[in-house]
This record gives sequence, C-alpha cells and structure tokens, in this order.
Amino acid sequence: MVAKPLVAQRADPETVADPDVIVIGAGISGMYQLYRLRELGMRVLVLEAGSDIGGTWYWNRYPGARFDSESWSYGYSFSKELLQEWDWPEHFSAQPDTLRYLEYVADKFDLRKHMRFHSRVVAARFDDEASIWTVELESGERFAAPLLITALGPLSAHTLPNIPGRDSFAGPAWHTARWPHGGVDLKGKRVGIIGTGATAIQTIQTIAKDVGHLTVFQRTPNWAAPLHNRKITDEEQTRIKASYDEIFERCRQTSTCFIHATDSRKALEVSAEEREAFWEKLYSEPGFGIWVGNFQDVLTDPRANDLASAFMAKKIRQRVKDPEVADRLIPKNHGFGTRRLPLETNYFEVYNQDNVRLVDLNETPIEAITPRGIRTSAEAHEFDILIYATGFDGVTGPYDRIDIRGPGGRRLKDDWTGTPRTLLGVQAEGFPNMLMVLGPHTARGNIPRNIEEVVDWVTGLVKHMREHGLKRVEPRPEAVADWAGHVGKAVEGLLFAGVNSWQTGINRNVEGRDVLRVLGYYGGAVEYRRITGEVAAGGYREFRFD
Ligand code: NA7
Repeated sequence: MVAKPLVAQRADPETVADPDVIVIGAGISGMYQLYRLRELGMRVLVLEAGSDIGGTWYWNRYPGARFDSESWSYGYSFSKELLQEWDWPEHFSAQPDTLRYLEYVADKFDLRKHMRFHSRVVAARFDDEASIWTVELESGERFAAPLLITALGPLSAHTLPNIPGRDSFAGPAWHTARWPHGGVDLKGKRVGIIGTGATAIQTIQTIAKDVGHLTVFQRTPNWAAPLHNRKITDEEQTRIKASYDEIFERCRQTSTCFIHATDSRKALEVSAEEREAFWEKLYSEPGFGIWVGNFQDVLTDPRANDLASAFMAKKIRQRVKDPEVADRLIPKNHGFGTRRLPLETNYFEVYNQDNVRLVDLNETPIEAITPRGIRTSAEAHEFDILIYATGFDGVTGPYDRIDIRGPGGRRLKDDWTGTPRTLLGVQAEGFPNMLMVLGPHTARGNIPRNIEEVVDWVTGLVKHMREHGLKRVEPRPEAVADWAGHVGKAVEGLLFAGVNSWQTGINRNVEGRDVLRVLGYYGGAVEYRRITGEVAAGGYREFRFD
C-alpha cells in the first residue's frame, strides 16, 4: 500500500498536492528542472530545505562570496528574454547579485508556487511493486510521486572540522555555508579562520581590512591566481547582450564549459621565453584561463606541471614580503591546478598586513577548540569569532545525508561507500525512477552550463517515458559496467586524480572519506554531450523500461 501524499502545508492554493515528480532542491538545478518538467505539463513538487530558492547562493553568504565563472557565461541560457532583461553588474558576480538574479528568475517564471520551503528531505523509499517514491521530511511529513529527481548540488553537504572541543567555543562560530542572513559584525574583532580553500581565500581577502586581528589556520596551502574582476561598463553590457549566442557556443566547445579553451601547445615543446610570456599573460587576465586554458600538458605531465608550479610559486614570493610566510603559502604536496584553483583578489598581499597572521598547522597542529579560542601545540589563541571555512563532503555527501532506499531496502549510501556506479551520472545502479542532476559521473565545470545540459537530457528521458506510457526506468547492468569503464578510462593520466580534495572524494572530517574516488566524468563536456546524445538518439536502449 502506497502512502497517500499529504497536502503540502503552504498558503499558496496552487501548491502541488499529488505530484508526478518530486524534485529535491531549489538551487540552479532544481529551478531549471522544474521549469522544463512543467513545460511537459507535469505536476512538479520541489522540496527545499532553505527558506527560499538559490541553493549554493542561498546558503553561502560569507563575506566575499562570488563565483569564478564570467557572469555572462554563468546565467541560464534557456530564455533569450531573460538574457536581455538581466544586467550583470560585474564580470564575476558577487553572491548577493547572483541570488538576486535567481530570485528574478523564480519570479519571472513563477516557480515558487511549485515549491515547498523549510522542507529538508531525510529519507526516500521506493515501493517496488507500485513504482512510487515516498520521501520523508525532517518534520515527518511525507510526499509520494512516481519519479524522484535529485537536484542536491555537488557542494551542499558542509562539514565542520572534527577537532576536540569544537562545540565549547563561547563566542559565535560560523561555517561559511551557514553564514547568518543578516551578516556578522567583524569590525575590530579578533577572528580565527580554519581553512584555506576557495571559500576561505575569498573570506580572508575580504575581511582582513575590517577585523581587529585575523589568524588563519592553514593545513594545506592552495595555488591561487588573480581573478581580475571589475564592473561591467554600459558598452560592455550592450556588447554582451548582443553576443550571447557566441558566448554559449564557445562554452559548448570547451571541455569545461568555460569560455577558456585549453591551449593546443605543450609547455614542454615551446621555448622557456614563450612559456613564461604565456603564463604572464594568463596571470594578468581574468578568470580561469590560467587553469583550464593553459598549455595542454600542464594538468597531465608532471614535468610541465612542475614548471607551472614554479611559475606560480615565484608569483607568491613576489607578492608576500616575508619570505618565510611566502614559503608557507606555497603548496608542497600537490602541483598547480590539481585541486580546484581558487581565484583571488589581493589574497597574498593580506599576509603583508600587521593584523594578519598565518599559522601553519603542519608545524603547530590544532590540539583543541577551547571556550576562548584555538589551542595549537605551540600556544593558545584567543578569539571573539571563529570561522570554519572547512568545506564540503563533495558530490556524494548530499546523497549520504538522505536515507535513500531502493527495491528490497537497498541503501544508496552502502552502494556508494566506494566509487559510485551510475549510468551517465543520471541514474544510480539499482535505484529505479530516481534521476540525478549533477550526481557523480556527469561532466562538471562552469556549473550552470552542465546543469542545463543534464536537465534537458533528463527531461528528454522523462518525455520519452510519457510518450510511450512507460512507468519505470532503470539502467541496464551491462550499460552501467560500460559507463564505469569509460569513466575510469577518462580520468587516466589526469594529475588531479591522485591528489586529496573534495573532487577526489576526500574529506578528513567525514568517517570513511579518506580513499580516492572518481566522482566526475573527466572526458570533457563535449564528449559527455556526444555520448548522452547518442543514447537519446538511439531510444535510450541502455535503460530498461516497464
Ligand atoms: P575546500 O576547498 O574543501 O577547503 C576546505 C579547507 O578547510 C581546506 O583548506 C582544508 O584543509 C581545511 N580544513 C578542513 N577541515 C580541517 C580541519 N579539521 N583542520 C584544519 N583545516 C581543515 O572547501 P571550500 O569551501 O574552500 O571550497 C569548496 C568549493 O566551493 C570550491 O572548490 C569551489 O568550487 C566552491 P585541507 O586542504 O583538507 O588540508
């Protein structure tokens, strides 16, 4: 017997009570998935833990939060009208503007009336006989639908540091992904921050000028390159709006969906002068060019990578006055670009300020968080405020936090203790009628571009089912095995695959997440599009339908 879905507790009379599809998450993925499914005439219920839309841009309100994609390559591309209506204020948009953009989209397309907020999903069960998913919220409420689409985001499961005494700190302590909506007054305060990833770098460079004193606790330094952000002028705005077709076409042609295409030359095959000149040029240009538009061998050949790392280390030494501090800021355990490259604005110069101190946790590890601050092996640091910029349990973390059970009680979390098994990253093996947007093994880069492609593809699959009266979809085991082989092959030779980071599934704050895993499809977005396009054109033979 299938649990009858409860009526969503919302004032809006149009709230969907008996959905065809439940979408979990109202971020960029969930919003667009809703839009597309609604076009098919389906009743869609979106369940969202937050109090409003926005996902990443709803949660991550820390000072300095912004994306590293060119704004005009980041927004949704599906509506020409929207593209013409929206003015991005900066080349790399700050979080408040991005959230304002998403709110504009939600209003324009009247998306919220299908959404239920404050609705954190904690469990999802599949009734094998009836082919119905029932999801349960934290509140105990339940909703049921034949199809479940997870739009959880790869970086939504934030993690706190597993340090003794963590909860004993007497003052306010914030994870960057749970930054208070009203902001935090840091003026004149003694602040300690743990972490030096992309988030911490944005936070540190933004707050250093306001705080009384800032102490940065660094376990692993990261390579970082200048963002070179600036305001978009009126002429640029006009030009951008006239060029959207070309911009998105360019994104379609690169393997990461950024506007930056890998250079066809090899670092090892050009002269030292040519190499240096190219790197100087990339270092002076905005965005991810230096990472994904670099010589083609920089992320695959250790010798080329060493040269690039040496160039970046030289830049850090030039920018940081104290040579010892500079040395601590230079990564030693991974090469340039083998972790997600943070882009920065005067980050390294912050360490020239008198009110900023860098504590290298490799020299003096943290022993405990205390009521007054942080105690390392060397000393006790006292703070008014603590900031945890300690990252996320990437890609699989958001799935692990929901008790997802397929036929016979099969638990997704058990299946995914190691590298997940999926078909095209859109379905997990053994979980019928559950489709994923940006789950493991899809191409990732300039995220909204990847999202639009996956959502369009998933929508095509759902449309196919509706047109053929099909009630159930699951991957064929042999197709899963083929895809697993392909995913494994695609990552071969990529230097990042051997380096600890959220991208390789490592998070030392989460039990069991200390083994390298393949969590993306690294054959590039062009190849991913080709393969998924062929599967659709072939009538989805890799899937079994009932
Ligand atoms: P990241 O890149 O995972 O960074 C987390 C940082 O926190 C990193 O420097 C970690 O050091 C540090 N960390 C985590 N736990 C601890 C403990 N227990 N002690 C000391 N230091 C710790 O997350 P971000 O939020 O910066 O960025 C995530 C993505 O968001 C980013 O890639 C962008 O795509 C947007 P570690 O490196 O593990 O030694």
